[in-house]
Amino acid sequence: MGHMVELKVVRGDITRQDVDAVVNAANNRMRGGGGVDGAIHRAGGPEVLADCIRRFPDGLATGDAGWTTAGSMPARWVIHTVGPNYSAGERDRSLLTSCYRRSLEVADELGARTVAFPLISAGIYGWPKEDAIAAAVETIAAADTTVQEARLVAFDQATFELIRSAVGQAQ
Ligand code: AR6
Repeated sequence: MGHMVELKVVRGDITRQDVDAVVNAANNRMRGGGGVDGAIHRAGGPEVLADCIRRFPDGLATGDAGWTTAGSMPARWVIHTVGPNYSAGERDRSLLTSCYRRSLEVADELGARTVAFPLISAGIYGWPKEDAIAAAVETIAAADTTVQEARLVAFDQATFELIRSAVGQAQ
């Protein structure tokens, strides 16, 4: 049985987080990319891609999540999830909230207690930032999970402030 997850907000680089699992904003092919995905593959090293190829020969559906090794990052696992590409016309919000729910389900299967999330779809995929933040905060706060701490990692100060005020309003 789950309980309330503690939601923390930090500013920094997700690849440097000392947590059990870091979440990657991947794409359907699951062979790397730019943004957080590029940073995670660079920091984790070639083991991450090798594990992606082994575990996801056919890629991953939008809204779904799955795991690999974190290679040489401090975390033990990467939980990859694929957000909807707003810029390409994928605007079904339930696909975005599904990314957070499915990532926490995978974390529960792994026994991960601390999980760091980027703002899924809010970069290259172009989801409007304030709504991407609302979707993340709402969904994590409502999740039934054994994860103790979910850490939302903002790359820049402006995003950090926006997330902090959204979390403050939700509490
Ligand atoms: N640590 C934390 N946050 C970061 C980092 C980092 N190292 N780097 C970027 N961000 P994005 P998406 C922030 O573009 O929109 C890739 O090519 C960034 O500022 O990484 O879901 C994939 O392969 C933004 O707020 O993910 C896909 O093709 C957030 O992380 C596509 O991009 C997410 O930005 C996915 O696009």
